Amino acid sequence: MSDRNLSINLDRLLSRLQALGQIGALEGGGVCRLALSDEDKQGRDLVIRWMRELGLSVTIDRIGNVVGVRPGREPGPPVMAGSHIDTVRTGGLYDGSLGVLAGLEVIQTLNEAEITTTRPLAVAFFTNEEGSRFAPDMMGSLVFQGGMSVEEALQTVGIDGTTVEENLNRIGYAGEAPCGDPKVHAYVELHVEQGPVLEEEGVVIGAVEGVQGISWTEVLVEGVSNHAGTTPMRLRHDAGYIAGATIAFVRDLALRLGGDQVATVGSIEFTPNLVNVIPEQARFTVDLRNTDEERLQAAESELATFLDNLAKSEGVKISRRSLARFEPVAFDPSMVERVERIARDLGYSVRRMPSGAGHDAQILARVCPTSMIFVPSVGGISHNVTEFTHPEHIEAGANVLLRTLLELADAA
Ligand code: HGY
Ligand code: MN
Ligand code: MN
Repeated sequence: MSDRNLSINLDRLLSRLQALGQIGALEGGGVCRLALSDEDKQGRDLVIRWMRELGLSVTIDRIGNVVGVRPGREPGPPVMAGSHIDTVRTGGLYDGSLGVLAGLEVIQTLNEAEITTTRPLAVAFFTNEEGSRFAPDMMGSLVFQGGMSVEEALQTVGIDGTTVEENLNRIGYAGEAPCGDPKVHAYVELHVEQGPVLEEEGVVIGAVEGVQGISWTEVLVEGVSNHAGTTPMRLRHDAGYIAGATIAFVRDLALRLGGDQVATVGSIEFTPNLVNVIPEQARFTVDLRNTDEERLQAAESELATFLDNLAKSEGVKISRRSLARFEPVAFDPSMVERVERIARDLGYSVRRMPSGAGHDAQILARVCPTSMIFVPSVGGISHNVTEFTHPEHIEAGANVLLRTLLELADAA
């Protein structure tokens, strides 16, 4: 069959998404497969089973990245589709999983059509893309690309006090393959937009031009615990107040800077966390993002000044630790143009756009021509158990992925 009439099997892709979504399924909907958890292991086992059933040769590297390769007529670096299968604690069916399972669907479609591409094809999932258990995010692809040593990644301590190494060993995914193999000819990631743009504009495909900058900071405030009833306000060194003031500050900062600036305090914990004790300690995270590196740096330094001033005025100690820092990334323009052209050729509406979320693609872009294909998120919702993308949009995205991979794998 000529590859001109090829299209993916939507029902098969949807049933794989549902099957993977059963692993770590939450009461009432949604998924929790935190990186290197037992649920992540079960998800890995299932996807690897599918890879092997499709005839892919599977390697697992030292940080647990998994790559399945389908030989081409000629040897050499593969054209890779990939993403991640770990999720946040209140994840959905599509974030990450769609890119991996659509890649497998492309493989199965080519197998059935008995089409062999010139270049090899690969489907990958990278370890710990989310970063919410072990920072930074995109950890697996960062080690794959060489931006982080495997030793440093293995020693990373998570929010539960255990290390990446302990968990990789526990779930049996401390692989033997060296990180960074195979070298990649080009990388394409299908992903749900996780934002409101495509749906608001009634557009089906996003040709992603790049990913915005990300700055994650952990703030530790050390004050003085004291009696909530007997301590006059003038004598307090209240770590809880610092946390609350900072949450309000970063929100105002983002609104004041405007543009693409966003700011989130997503996790916070008080010690001793009791109704009648002035918090001795507050530990919280600040997530700042912007498409413009200079503005992101301006936001970071305003936050630092704000905290330094508060430490003085409130008589507390404030320490900051960077958990992740990525500059904005622009994808190879010819790769963006390819997604846009293929979407149009297939009759889908398409628009160029940046990504607000971080993705493995922003790391792979350092070592090979890279692009992303977005499909709409209903209500712009993600990192939420109600995350949903319409089947026809999943089909559109997977067909654009199929064509894009075919073109890259057969192009001169
Ligand atoms: O945080 C992010 O943008 C991604 O989901 N890891
Ligand atoms: Mn994702
Ligand atoms: Mn995510």
